[in-house]
Amino acid sequence: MNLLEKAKYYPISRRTFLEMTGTAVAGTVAVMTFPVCGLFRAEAAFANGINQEGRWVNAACWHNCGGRCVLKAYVIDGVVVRQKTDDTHPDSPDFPQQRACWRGRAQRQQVLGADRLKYPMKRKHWQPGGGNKELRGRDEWVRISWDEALDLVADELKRIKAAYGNQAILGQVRQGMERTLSLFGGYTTSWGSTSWGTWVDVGPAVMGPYGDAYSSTGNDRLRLRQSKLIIMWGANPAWSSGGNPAYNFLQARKAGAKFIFIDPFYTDTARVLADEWIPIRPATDAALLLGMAYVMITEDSPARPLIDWEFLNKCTVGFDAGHMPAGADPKENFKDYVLGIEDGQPKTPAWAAEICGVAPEKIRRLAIEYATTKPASVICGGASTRTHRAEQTAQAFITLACMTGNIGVPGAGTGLSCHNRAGNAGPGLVKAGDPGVPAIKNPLTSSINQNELWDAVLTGKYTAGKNDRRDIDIRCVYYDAVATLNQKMGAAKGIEAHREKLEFVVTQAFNLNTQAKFSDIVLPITTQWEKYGGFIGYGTSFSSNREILLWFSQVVDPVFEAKDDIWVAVEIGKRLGLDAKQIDPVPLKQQVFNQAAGAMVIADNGQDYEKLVTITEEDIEELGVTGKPQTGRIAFREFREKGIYQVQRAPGDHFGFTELEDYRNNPEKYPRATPSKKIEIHSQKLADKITSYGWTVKAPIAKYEKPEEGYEDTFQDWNNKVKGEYPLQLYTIHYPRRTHSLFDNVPWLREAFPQEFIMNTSDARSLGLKQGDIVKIASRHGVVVRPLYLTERMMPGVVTLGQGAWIELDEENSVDKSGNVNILEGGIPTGQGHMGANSCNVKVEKYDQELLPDVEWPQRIVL
Ligand SMILES: Nc1nc2c(c(=O)[nH]1)N[C@H]1C(S)=C(S)[C@@H](COP(=O)(O)OP(=O)(O)OC[C@H]3O[C@@H](n4cnc5c(=O)[nH]c(N)nc54)[C@H](O)[C@@H]3O)O[C@H]1N2
Ligand SMILES: Nc1nc2c(c(=O)[nH]1)N[C@H]1C(S)=C(S)[C@@H](COP(=O)(O)OP(=O)(O)OC[C@H]3O[C@@H](n4cnc5c(=O)[nH]c(N)nc54)[C@H](O)[C@@H]3O)O[C@H]1N2
Ligand code: SF4
Ligand SMILES: [Mo]
Repeated sequence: MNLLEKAKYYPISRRTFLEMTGTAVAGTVAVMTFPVCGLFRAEAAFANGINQEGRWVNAACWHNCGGRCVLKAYVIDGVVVRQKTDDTHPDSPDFPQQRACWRGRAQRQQVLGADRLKYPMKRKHWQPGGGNKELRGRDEWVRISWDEALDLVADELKRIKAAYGNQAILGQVRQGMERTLSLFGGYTTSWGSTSWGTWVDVGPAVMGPYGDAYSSTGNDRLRLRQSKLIIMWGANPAWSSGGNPAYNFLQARKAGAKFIFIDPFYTDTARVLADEWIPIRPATDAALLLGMAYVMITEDSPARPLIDWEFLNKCTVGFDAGHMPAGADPKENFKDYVLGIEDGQPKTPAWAAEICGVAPEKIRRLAIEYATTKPASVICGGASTRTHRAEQTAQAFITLACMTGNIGVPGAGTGLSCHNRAGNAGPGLVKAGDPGVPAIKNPLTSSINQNELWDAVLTGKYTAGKNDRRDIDIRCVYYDAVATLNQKMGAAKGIEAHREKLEFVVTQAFNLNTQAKFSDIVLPITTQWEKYGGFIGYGTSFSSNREILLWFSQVVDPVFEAKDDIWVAVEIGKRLGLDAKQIDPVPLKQQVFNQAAGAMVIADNGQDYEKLVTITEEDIEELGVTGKPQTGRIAFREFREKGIYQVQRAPGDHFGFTELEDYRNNPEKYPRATPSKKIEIHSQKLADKITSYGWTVKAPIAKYEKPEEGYEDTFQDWNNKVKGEYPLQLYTIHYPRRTHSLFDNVPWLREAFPQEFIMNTSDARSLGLKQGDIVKIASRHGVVVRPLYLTERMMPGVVTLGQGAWIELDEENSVDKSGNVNILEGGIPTGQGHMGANSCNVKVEKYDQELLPDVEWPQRIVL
C-alpha cells in the first residue's frame, strides 16, 4: 500500500490525529479514518459516539475571487466537522445573505486536506548554487528541520547577494518576505495588469481617474435595477463572481431590464438571465463596437436619434473634427476613422462581421437597440480586454457609451463590472481600519513585465520602456502567495527557466502547488483558518462587495509544523542580520484590534462615515492590546461573534451610486482630470503612455488593430481564407473548480468540475472527435491533454479551458496533463504589458493515451 492509500484508509485514533495536527490534548480516544476524498474525516467519528458540544467559528474564505462570503465552521474539540454559510439574518433581495459558493463550502478539504504540507523540505538533488537543476519539478523530497531550512535559505540569499547583487533575487512575495528582502537591500519585481486587462490604463486616461479606479464604472446594485437594457459583454458572474452578484443581476431582470449576452460561450449566467445571446469571436470586440458606431453615425436622424449630441458636445472631445482637443490633428477624429475617410476602409457592419463573426444585420440591430433603449448598461468582465492589443477595446466601449449618452445616468454605464464589484459599483459603505503596520520600501526599482519574465531570466534582457532594453541576471526566485509559474503566460518557458538557469527557488505554501513543486526548499505555511483572525472587506487586502465587513477568527490550531508567513520572514531576517522588530512591528492581535477600532460605516445621509465598533475597557483588557474605548454601532464582541456587519439597503436610500453622475450634470463644476477636463475620445496622453511602454504604437482614438494570436492569425492566408496550422481560437475562462490555482487539489471540486476542454460539436465532428475523447491541444508555445466536452453552447471555431490547473507534466510524452492554459499561452508583451490571455491559437487532435479523471489522480502527499 502506498502512502496515499495508507492515508486514505488507515484508522487513526483521535489522539494521533490531534498530535499530527499539533493540537494534542488529553481526552477520549475515538476512531477516525481518512476518507477516500482525502479529508481528515471527523464527522463519522463524532456522530458515532462522542456527543460533544462544539461551536461555530467565523472562518475565512480569503481567496481572490468575486465573492468573499460568510463561512462558518463547526469545531468540536479542535476538529472541524461541519461548515455552513450566512444565516445571520433572513434573506431578501434588498438585504441578501452573503452565501458561500461550492468552493467555500469545500474549504475544509483544502485547509484540512490529506495533502497539507507537514514539514520543511529540501529537494534531494539541490546543492547551494542549484545542484541538479533539471530535476526541478520531478525530484524527491527530503524532510529537514525548521532550523536547517531557515539557515539554508538565509545562507543562499547571502551567497546570491554577494555574487550577483540584490537584483538577482526575483521576489514574488507579499506575505512578509517583501519586508525582509527590502531590508536586505531589495529585490527585482514583476509588473503588469492581469485581472482588469487594459481598463487599468485606458479608463483613467480617457475618463480621468474615477471612483473605484479599476473595478467599476456603473451603478450600485439597486440603481442597476433602473436599467432598461443590460448588455453582459464578456461577463459570467455565475462562475466568476461567486457570492451574490448573479442574484443581484436577477433582481435587475425582475425589475424589467432586458439582458443581451455578447460572449463566445452561452454561459451559466446567460442560462438564467439572457433574453438574447450574441456569440462573438474572442479578441474581436473592438471590431463589433466600431461596426455599431458606423450604424449610429450613418443612421442617426432627428426622427430617430442614435447619437446623444448634447452629451458629446458638453462632456467629450475627439468625436468629430469640430470637437478636437487642443493641439490634435483634426483628421484624427473618431467619426472620420469609422467612416473610413482617413484610411479608405469604412468600418461597416459587413467589415466588422468578417472579423467578429456577428452577422451584419445583427450588428445593426444591436447598435440601434443600444442607442435607443435608455438607460442602458454595458457590464464587462475583464475578459474582452484581457487580449493582446486590447487598449482599443476598452476605449471603444467608452466611446460608444458617450455616443449613446449612457454615462452618468442612473441605470446607465459602461465598463468593468466584475469580481467583487460585479453589478455593484461605488465606494465601500463599511470599511476596516488600518492595521497600523508601516510599509517598507523596496530600494530596488528593477521590475520585469509579466509577459517577459521567463524570457528575461533565460536571456538576461528585459524591456524597461521604449528603446530601453536592460540587462538583468536573475538567479533566485522567492515565492509566497503568488503563483507566478502557474498563473502567468509562458509557463513552458518558465519551466525551462527553472530547469536551466535558476540557482535557488524557495516557496512558502500550504500544499505542494506548482511553485512549490518546482522549488528547492519548501516551507509549510498556515492558512487563515490557523491564524488569530482578521477582516475581509474594503480597507483590507481582501476586498469584498461594498456593503459588508467580515470578521473571521481562528478555526483550528496550526497543522503539523506549519508556521505563519510572517514568522518565517522574521526568522530569515534574523539570520540575515536584520531587525526583527522592523519586519513584524505589530502583533497580529493588535493589527486586528486596530482594524476593528478604525472601522468606519456610512452615515444615513450617505456622505459621512462614523465609527463602526463600540469598544470597552474590558474588551481591551481581554485582548491585552493597546487602545482606547470608543462608541460605534456594534459592540466589539457582538461583531466578532456574528462575523459580519452588513449595511442595510433599501430602494431610495442614500447609498445609491452612479459613476460620473456629478460630471454629467455639471461638467464645469466637476471637471475630469484629463488635459481637456472632459472625457477624451481622442486621448493623446493615452497614446503616448501606451507607446512609451515600448511594444506597441497606439493611436489616440479607438481603432481596430489585429491582435497577436487572434482570429486573423488562425489563417495562413487571410485574404483567401486559408486556415493555418493553429486554426482554433482558445480563450481561458475563470472556472468554477478553482479560484485561480487555489482549490485545484480539492477532491470534491475535482469531481464536480473535471477541467474539460470545451468545444463546439461541429468542430469536433470535422476533426473526427467525439464526446469524452482525450484530446491533445497544441499551440505555438506548448501542449496539454484533456477530456473533450462538446456543446452547442460554444461558438464554432472557438474553444476554452479553465485557467488555473496545477501543472502536471507527463515528462515522457512532453505534455501537461492538467490542462494548464499558461503552458499553451506564450508571454507576448503588447500595449501596456497586460495579460493577453484570451488571444491564443491552437490545434486539436485525438490523444493516443489514457488519461484518468483528475479526481482519481494521487493527491500530492509528500512525507
Ligand atoms: N471561479 C472563479 N471565479 C473568479 C476567479 C477564479 O479564478 N475562479 N478569479 C477572479 C478574478 S481575480 C478575476 S480578475 C475575475 C475575472 O472575471 P472575468 O474576466 O469576468 O471572467 P472570465 O471568465 O475570464 O470571462 C468572463 C466571460 O467573458 C467571456 N469571454 C472571454 N473572452 C472574451 C472576449 O474576447 N470577448 C467577449 N465578448 N467575451 C469573452 C468568457 O466566455 C466568459 O463568459 O474573476 C474572479 N472570479
Ligand atoms: N491564462 C490565464 N492566466 C491567468 C488568468 C487567465 O484568465 N488566463 N487570470 C489571471 C488573473 S485575473 C489573476 S488575478 C492571476 C492570479 O494569479 P495569482 O495571484 O498568482 O494566483 P493564485 O492562484 O490566486 O495564487 C495564490 C497562491 O498563493 C497561495 N496562498 C494563498 N494564501 C497564502 C498564504 O497566506 N501564504 C502563502 N505562502 N501562500 C498562500 C496559494 O496556494 C496560491 O498558490 O492569474 C492570472 N492568470
Ligand atoms: S465566492 Fe469566493 S469567497 Fe465566496 S465562498 Fe466562493 S470561493 Fe469563497
Ligand atoms: Mo484577477
